[in-house]
Amino acid sequence: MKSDAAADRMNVNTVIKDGTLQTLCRQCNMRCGVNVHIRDGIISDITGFNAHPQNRGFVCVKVLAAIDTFYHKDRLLKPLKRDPNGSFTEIPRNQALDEISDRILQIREQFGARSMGVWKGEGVGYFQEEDYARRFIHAFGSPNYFSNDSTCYNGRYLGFLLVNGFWNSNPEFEHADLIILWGANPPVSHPPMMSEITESCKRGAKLIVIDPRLSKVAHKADMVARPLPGTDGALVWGLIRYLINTGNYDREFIEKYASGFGAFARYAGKFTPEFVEKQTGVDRRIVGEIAEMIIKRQPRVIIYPGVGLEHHENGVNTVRTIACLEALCGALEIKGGINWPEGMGERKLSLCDEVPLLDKKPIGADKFPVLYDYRWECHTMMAMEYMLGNGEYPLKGLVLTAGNPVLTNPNTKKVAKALSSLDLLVVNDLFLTETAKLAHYVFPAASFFERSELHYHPKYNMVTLTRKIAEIPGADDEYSLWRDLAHRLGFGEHYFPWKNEEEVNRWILEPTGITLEELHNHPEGLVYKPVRYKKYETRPFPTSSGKIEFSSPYLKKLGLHEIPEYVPPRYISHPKKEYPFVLTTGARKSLYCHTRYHNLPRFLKAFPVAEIEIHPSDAARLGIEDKEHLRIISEIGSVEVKAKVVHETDIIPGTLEIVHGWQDGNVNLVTYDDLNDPISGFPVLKSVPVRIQKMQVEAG
Ligand SMILES: Nc1nc2c(c(=O)[nH]1)N[C@H]1C(S)=C(S)[C@@H](COP(=O)(O)OP(=O)(O)OC[C@H]3O[C@@H](n4cnc5c(=O)[nH]c(N)nc54)[C@H](O)[C@@H]3O)O[C@H]1N2
Ligand SMILES: Nc1nc2c(c(=O)[nH]1)N[C@H]1C(S)=C(S)[C@@H](COP(=O)(O)OP(=O)(O)OC[C@H]3O[C@@H](n4cnc5c(=O)[nH]c(N)nc54)[C@H](O)[C@@H]3O)O[C@H]1N2
Ligand code: SF4
Ligand SMILES: [Mo]
Repeated sequence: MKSDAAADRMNVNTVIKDGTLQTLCRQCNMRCGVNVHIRDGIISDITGFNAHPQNRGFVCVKVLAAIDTFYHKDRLLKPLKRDPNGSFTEIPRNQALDEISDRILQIREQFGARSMGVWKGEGVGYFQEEDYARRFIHAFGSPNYFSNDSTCYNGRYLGFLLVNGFWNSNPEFEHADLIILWGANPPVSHPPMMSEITESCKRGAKLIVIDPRLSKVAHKADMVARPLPGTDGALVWGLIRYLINTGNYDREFIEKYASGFGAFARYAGKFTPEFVEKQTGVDRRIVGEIAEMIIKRQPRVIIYPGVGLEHHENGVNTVRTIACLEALCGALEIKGGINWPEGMGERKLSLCDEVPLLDKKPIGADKFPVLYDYRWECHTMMAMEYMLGNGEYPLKGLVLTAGNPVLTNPNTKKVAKALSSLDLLVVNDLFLTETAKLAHYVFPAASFFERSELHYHPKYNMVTLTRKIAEIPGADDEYSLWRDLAHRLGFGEHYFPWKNEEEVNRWILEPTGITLEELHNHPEGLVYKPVRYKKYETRPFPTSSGKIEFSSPYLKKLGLHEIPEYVPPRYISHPKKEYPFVLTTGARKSLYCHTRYHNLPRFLKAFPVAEIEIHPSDAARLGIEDKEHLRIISEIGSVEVKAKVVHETDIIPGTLEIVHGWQDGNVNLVTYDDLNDPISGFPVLKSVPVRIQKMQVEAG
């Protein structure tokens, strides 16, 4: 795909002047293999790299954004310091680093090390760039590592981890007989994954989609169920009851490898077809048909949970029930099921085991202990309270890279107030974002074209090296930032001794026997171990009991539900007349990635403003026209957006949807930060009770 970005503004040094280099696209976590074409020292085009198994030559429209972003006229190229009057001036990098280090040391002296934190956003994904940030803050003596994963992925990961000890987010769709996409929309969010699913369907696999919106993928499905937002747990339990009552589950597997099944099966009895239909709004016949499809096609059943399930107060338990259903099908660690990925024995950058710092009271660990216990993550919404002086100790300083929480964390007004109250906020980004505007110092970040890092593809037990394609003087890679701060703070020699990324990569790889040179010569990746199935036959499941846990003694000890009980969402159990609609948020759009790419003219032309999807019957009842401006009001705040009256099968009546990431039309002005899943601490982003105001007159 060719880009039309202006390439002449910057002093770009591409590593070759003409030719093609292979690397991974890092615009999202699919990490597709790509060819980067360079002409006369300019990155001119990106195409799919056929030999990479992840995408087999496919690329999505977002690769265009990679080039447009790289050469963008607003890209930061110099460090900035905010003046007392709020404007920014350029500052030499070393001076900025010296001043920041002084401020950090002052904070440590006055309040203790734990009053400093770091924050990693989705702009660098996870793995190596995340581990630098984690390493930095633990080496400094604070446990306070925050990330976008307080609202992403961890809810699902914990759901599976608590049942069977692992989750592989890239299951073997190609060998499955039944695929259930549950609260996920891969044609938009993970296009290469969708092409795999489509091929599997061509081979004969069946596809079921469970989503309150008729998303793009639902058009391809053999069956669709549209539950009320946040009621999915009841639907899973309904399927579980059906399988247990008809005796259609892998009894031998469960008897041998699971614990807690008796109490679990008794609890399932509650989910009669009448109860499930009443809770979810899904016709009981559809529930029965889905159950029959599962029975006919087990064990090769893959249930893929998306972010649609996480953003609820009951999210982790919904995912736990899905993990239990997979186990009942006997779908664990088999070809065409979900498989436990194996590591390659590399060195770890993260210091969580070496310097756990539990005694320092990580932020959020008292309220959401599971998140810290299993993920070593602090909770971003609790972080705001600590910044505002409402915590056990103050959070005074933050170094934030690759995130834009002013737009992406719930309750925007609180986020902005909290970040503004810090003694020190440092932001590392490609652009002067809404979050960066609140910072005392802003660093110009390097994009993924300017970094080299190791990647693991758990589905294939494979490792790949991304290679540096170019350098832009002024923009430094993530490692350099953490290294240079660490050296100024006195722990660089011990914890960040490597000169550059290449030395880090060698250190990580050393015990594996795989060399950087080999990886360089194999841009399609190297398989470090053949994929194996049924590993549980020779070693226990990686849970505390070594078995699949239908009931969790660990959660019981914490005073949480031992069985993944279903608790209805609040808008159903405690409805409020003033908020008659339920708002889901964040259903991905092909062109944007959260807050990213809204500054790219060609994308903006195609999709210029934030919209609210509304059912035609609701629109007609309230006299709302397509494209009309509306104000959406929740208990937290309000947001103005344009109406998009969708087709009657596209969304269920009474439900609305707005995607997040827009500066004008920022839906996180209305989302809750303090209604949380008790296990993950995730906020309620997908069942927010709201009312609609036609800009002048209230409608309801
Ligand atoms: N209401 C609502 N809110 C949500 C969600 C939702 O569904 N609904 N979804 C949540 C989810 S799942 C997620 S993951 C979060 C995402 O939340 P964030 O991580 O805050 O979102 P991004 O827009 O991905 O932020 C990426 C930032 O990194 C910068 N960036 C891009 N590339 C690089 C790089 O190479 N280096 C550096 N240093 N910076 C870079 C970009 O310019 C951008 O400012 O949003 C969450 N927020
Ligand atoms: N183009 C693009 N791609 C992306 C991203 C992006 O911002 N843009 N973000 C990336 C990131 S960080 C993430 S986490 C992934 C997310 O990837 P996915 O998990 O596939 O997320 P979505 O594409 O938003 O699909 C979620 C679906 O859940 C539905 N849903 C909402 N509430 C409920 C509910 O209560 N129950 C059920 N059953 N369904 C519900 C929504 O209608 C939506 O269709 O996408 C990644 N890929
Ligand atoms: S799906 Fe698109 S954005 Fe994501 S890695 Fe692949 S090409 Fe890049
Ligand atoms: Mo995410």
